[in-house]
Amino acid sequence: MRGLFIVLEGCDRSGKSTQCHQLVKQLQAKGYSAQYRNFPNRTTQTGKMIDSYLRQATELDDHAVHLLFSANRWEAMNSIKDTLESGITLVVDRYAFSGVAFSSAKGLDLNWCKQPDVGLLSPDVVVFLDLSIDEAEKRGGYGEERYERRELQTKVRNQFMKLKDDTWKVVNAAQSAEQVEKGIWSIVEAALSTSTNQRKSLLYSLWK
Ligand code: NYM
Ligand code: MG
Repeated sequence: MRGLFIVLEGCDRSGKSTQCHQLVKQLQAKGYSAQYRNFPNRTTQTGKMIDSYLRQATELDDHAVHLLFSANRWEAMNSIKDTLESGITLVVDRYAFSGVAFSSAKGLDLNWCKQPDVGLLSPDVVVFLDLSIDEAEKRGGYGEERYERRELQTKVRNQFMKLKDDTWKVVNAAQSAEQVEKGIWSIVEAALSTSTNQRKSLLYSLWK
């Protein structure tokens, strides 16, 4: 049986990366093969351009960088598909939802932003770690990267809400790390069990 395609989304400082790593560990402890992936993947050619842009070392047109983020996902699709088909569950730290939320928060048209990601592999479940901007700021403030500003993060959160569909599960990320972990696990457990026989076939159908 193929692995489950799990995506964690949320604003900066919502605890996604920590929770993704915890989830991989927990899956492995229960006997599932699981791996972590993240977007942007800063190690590829497109990823290096994105990284330089995020570190504010280079400037790029908003549309151009949006397309780079999308290309950074497309170039990973074969590997993601093969990995899932080999039975490995993937826990993916950000996906196209971040792509659209961030670019549209900067002022690009939301529908335009979705187009380059239309037809990516559809995740089985999207867990949105929801944290108010006040709570996010309390966590030691934002970092040095582009986008890590209160005004933009507020807009990003609003844009995320517009993308929420029936594959999304929201977890209150203001809880303790252990509580968040439990909340995520109950969602993942349900997805793992209901899909034993009827796990839908992998489809390149995002936003189609
Ligand atoms: N980001 C991430 C985008 O603007 N578009 C995308 O498609 C993706 C995947 O990159 N502030 C933004 C969100 C983050 C930044 O991500 C870097 P991370 O997870 O902090 O490395
Ligand atoms: Mg970050």
